Amino acid sequence: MAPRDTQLFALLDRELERQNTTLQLIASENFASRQVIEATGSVLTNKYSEGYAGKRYYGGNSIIDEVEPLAIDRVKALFGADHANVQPHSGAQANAAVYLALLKPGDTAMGLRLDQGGHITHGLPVSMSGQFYNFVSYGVDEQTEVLDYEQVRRVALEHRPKLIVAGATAYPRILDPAQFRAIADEIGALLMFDAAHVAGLIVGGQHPNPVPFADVVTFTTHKTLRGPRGGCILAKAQHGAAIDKAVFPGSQGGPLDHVVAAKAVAFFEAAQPEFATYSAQIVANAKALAAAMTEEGFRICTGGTDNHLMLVDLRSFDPDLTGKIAQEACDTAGISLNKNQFPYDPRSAFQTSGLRIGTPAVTTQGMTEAEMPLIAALVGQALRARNDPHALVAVRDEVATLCAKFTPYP
Ligand code: DSN
Repeated sequence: MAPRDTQLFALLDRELERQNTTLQLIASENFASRQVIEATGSVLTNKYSEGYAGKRYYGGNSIIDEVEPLAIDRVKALFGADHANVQPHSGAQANAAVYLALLKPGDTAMGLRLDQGGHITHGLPVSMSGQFYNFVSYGVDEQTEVLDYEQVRRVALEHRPKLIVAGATAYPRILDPAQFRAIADEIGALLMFDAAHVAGLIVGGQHPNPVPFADVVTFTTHKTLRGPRGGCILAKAQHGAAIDKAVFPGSQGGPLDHVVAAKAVAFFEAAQPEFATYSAQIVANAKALAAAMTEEGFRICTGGTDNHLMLVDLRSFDPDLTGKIAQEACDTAGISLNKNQFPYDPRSAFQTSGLRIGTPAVTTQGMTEAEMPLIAALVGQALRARNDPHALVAVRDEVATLCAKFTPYP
C-alpha cells in the first residue's frame, strides 16, 4: 500500500476551506450534494463498460447495466425526452457527439457569436466545431442586447445551415425554443438546444423546456442542475441510434461510470419538489443582485436578468477598470467571478469591460434576496479598494463572516 498522499489531500483541504469561506459567483458553478460527491468518489471509478446496457465490450457489468439505465430513465422523465445518452464526459463532448451524429465535415451550422454569449463549441474557429464545420453566427441587437430572432432568421435564410444551435454561456434572458423551431422549419434545418447553463431552470419550471421543440438537447449536469461535472444528450427517438454511436465509439471510449452514477443521483434530486423552489430562488436572487449592482453604480446588460446570471458593464462604475483587473481584485477579496465580454464590448476577451456573475452556488448555500445587497456592496467595496491590499483583506473578512452563516460543507 502506498503511504497517504498528504501533499494532495492537503490541497483538497485548502480547496474545501476556500469553497466554505469565500463567495462563489461563477455562473456555471454550484455545490453538489454530499450524495452526488459520494457517488462520484465511489468504486465505480474502477470499472470499464464501453458500449451500452446489455451490449458491453467487457464482462462484470451487471451492476453498471442497472446504474446507467437508472440515470437514463430518470433524465428522460425529468425532461420528457424520447432518448437520453448520459455518457458524455462534458458539455463539449456532448456537443461534439451531436455534430458527429448530425453533420458531415464541411456542413454549415449556425450558432450565437462567442463575443455575444455563445460557447466555444458553437463554432469558434480554434475549436473542433469551427475547424470541422462551417459555422456562421447570429447575434443580439446592439441597443437592447437581447437576441434578435429576425436576425437569426435572416442569417438562417442566407446560409441555410443544416443545424441551428440555440443556447448560450453568457446570456441573461430566456431563449425561446419555439421561435428557433419555427426558423429551423422554414429552412428544413435540424435544431440543437444547448441548455448547459439553464438545465436546472428548465427542470425547475423557470424556463421553457426545449425538448418538445429541438431535435437534440445537450446540457452539462454540474451547473444549475447541481450534479457532478459531466454532459448529457437528449434526442428525439429517430436520432437516438446516431447519437449513441457518435458518443461511443464515435468520440469517447469507456464511460465514467462513477460520474454516470452521480448523474443518476442528481436527476433524483432534481425530481424532488424542493428543486423547483431552489430553481425559482436562483432567479429571484439573480434579479435582486442585478438590482443591487445597479444601485452600486454598475450597468447591467439588457437592464436585468431572467435567469441565473447577469452581465455587468464596468464602464459606468469606472471607465478605466477592466474585467481582468476586477476579477483579480475580487479574487483577493474572496469573491470568485469571471471577466466576460458583453455584446459590443470595446475591450478584448482577455481584458473585457465586463463581468459575469451568477447565483446558483450562493442559492444552494441558502442565501436569499436578503443577502444580495450585501454581496453587491462587497463587490463594489473590493473594486473601489482594488489598489489597497489592506482594504481587500478587510472585504475578505466580511465575505468570510457572511459565508460562515451559509457554509456549504460544514
Ligand atoms: N465554462 C463554462 C461556463 O463557464 O459557462 C462553459 O463551458
